[in-house]
Amino acid sequence: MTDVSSKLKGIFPALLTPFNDDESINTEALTALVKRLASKGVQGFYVGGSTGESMVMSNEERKLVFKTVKEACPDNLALIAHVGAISTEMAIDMGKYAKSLGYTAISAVAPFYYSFKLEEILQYYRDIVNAVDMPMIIYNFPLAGGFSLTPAIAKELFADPRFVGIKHTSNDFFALDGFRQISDKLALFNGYDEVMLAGLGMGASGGIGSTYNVMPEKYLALYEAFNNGEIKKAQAIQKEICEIIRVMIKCGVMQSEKYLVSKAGIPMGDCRKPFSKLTEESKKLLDSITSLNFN
Ligand code: MN9
Repeated sequence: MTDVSSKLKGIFPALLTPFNDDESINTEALTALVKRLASKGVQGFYVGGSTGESMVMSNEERKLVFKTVKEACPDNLALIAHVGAISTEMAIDMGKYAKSLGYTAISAVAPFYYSFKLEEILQYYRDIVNAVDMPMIIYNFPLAGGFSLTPAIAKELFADPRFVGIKHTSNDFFALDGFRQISDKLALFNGYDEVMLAGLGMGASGGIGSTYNVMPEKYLALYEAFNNGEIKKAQAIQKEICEIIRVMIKCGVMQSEKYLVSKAGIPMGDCRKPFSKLTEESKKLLDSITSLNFN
């Protein structure tokens, strides 16, 4: 395990990608979003993941996002570039680019669509790490890739010290405990924001989440309360978060996030098709949430 693990903990927003009306990337708004969240005290960013709509973007666009975020982000924050793709070659290409920009680590979802065999998936991760030679955070998202990382498989990969962590977007908390058994130093990020407290309780050392774009203060406060042993306080914050996420899920999570961030004065635009637009009814529901801070 390299020293980099110590930088890879805490609250990492999974950055949204703002689009202009013509669906091109709004780099100005992206810069403003990074600066706003950095000023709130987050420890780093997860760039170009599911929340960033990377799977409906070209590789060139994904690189533009990496570059824009790197330029906007204060140097003391950690940056994780999500380079996952169905093709190993494409993931390597994006990884090399992130490395050239000075990113802290890379991350990748398992290759999907073709139901790859376990050996093929392990080889994909090893090929990326060998070619890019950077710390790797495995993006464990069984619902998206059909592949579930288990502690036994993780142990095999983590024999190589360049594998430094996991973004665990799954409600299997026993697995999280199993990952923690591998090493105290692993950067284990909780992936579903609505169960952040459960993830921390089972060994996560931080969280990567989409709703952090909207309410970073709540996650910073939850994380601090947990680390101070103030469990009742952490529970109360988690409950407040869940109330809000329930509304977002009803309306469309990323669409809701973009709408709510726009209320803070950063124009986020719509999500790319085939994501639908928010209905007027959904906007009203989102407008009725009173516990958000748009300053
Ligand atoms: O990055 C996000 N996961 C996905 C993590 O987008 C798949 C989460 O933040 C969820 O959007 C959130 C709402 O379910 O927990």
